[in-house]
Amino acid sequence: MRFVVTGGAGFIGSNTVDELIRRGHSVVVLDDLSAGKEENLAEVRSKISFIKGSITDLEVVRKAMHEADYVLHLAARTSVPRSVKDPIETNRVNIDGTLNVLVAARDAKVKRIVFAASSSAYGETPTLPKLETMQPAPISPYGVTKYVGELYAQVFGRAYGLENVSLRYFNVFGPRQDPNSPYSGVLSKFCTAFLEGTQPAIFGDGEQSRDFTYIENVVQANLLACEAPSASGKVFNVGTGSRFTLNQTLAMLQRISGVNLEVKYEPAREGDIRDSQADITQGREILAYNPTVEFEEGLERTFSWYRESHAKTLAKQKAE
Ligand code: UD2
Repeated sequence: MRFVVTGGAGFIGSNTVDELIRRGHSVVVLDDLSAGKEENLAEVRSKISFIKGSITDLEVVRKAMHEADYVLHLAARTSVPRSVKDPIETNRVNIDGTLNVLVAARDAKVKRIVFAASSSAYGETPTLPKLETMQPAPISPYGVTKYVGELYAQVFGRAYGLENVSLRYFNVFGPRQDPNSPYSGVLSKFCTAFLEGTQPAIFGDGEQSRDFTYIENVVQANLLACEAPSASGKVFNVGTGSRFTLNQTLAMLQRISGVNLEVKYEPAREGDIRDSQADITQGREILAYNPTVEFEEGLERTFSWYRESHAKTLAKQKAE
């Protein structure tokens, strides 16, 4: 089968591409390298087609979609605080870009599109865990754009018969998540702080909680969502069903790294959600999604990966 992966050079995208190649599929990656990196595709580079381009450019999206069977639409401008700072840019990429991907997928008559939605759609709905039947109530521009993407995908199902599945990812973490931007996922920043001996910053009191989901579980959900019967038109939570506070994750990292770091507490972020935890019953039933890597094991694997890549960087610097 031929898969198009938008954002395929990014963290979630490149891990998904690796698995598609392992399974013998043909893969086209469309990525503008604004957040993704070609080095994330190093191991599969000779086996894929790579198109450098943005989802905001309809013509390039159409080109990528040529003869595609499935589309995994993962390209996005991520980050809640970035969207608070620049809602127009987040809207341009996440909504206008998604509309281009849907139009091109419809015209290329693909079998199905899987859209990377987000747990941020739930916003401050007080009930935990979050169920897909709850009324979305996003509290950041980013959350709005991800929710609109779901609505558009569903409307393309109704209006044009385009099969679609939206996956609400819950705080994905793991190897290749870039720690170097102010908008990076918190665990990538924490792991790096422990390796570099810098002070991790907690925004708020650290008692906010997240259903941190290891990348391998998300890759599994992505592939199941492409082919699961009776999934089209639906939205699924992709999490683990548990949650941990930031203070707990820091305590775990102290144990895993054997390093004790003092933490700085800073003001809470604008648009930040307090607690997040997925109910994954619907995904288990319809997609046969079954997260196999629990949080602590995922954190251990992730920390080892950052430790190795940190050691490689140091060795390279020494050699230069
Ligand atoms: C949101 C979505 C997530 C995904 C992501 C993409 C929710 C619940 N989750 O993640 O599913 O779509 O956006 O960007 O909406 N923090 C610190 N110190 C740091 C960095 C972050 O304390 O150095 C805090 C931050 O204030 C937040 C938590 O850590 O309370 C998680 O932040 P994040 O940026 O990793 O992810 P989040 O929850 O905004």
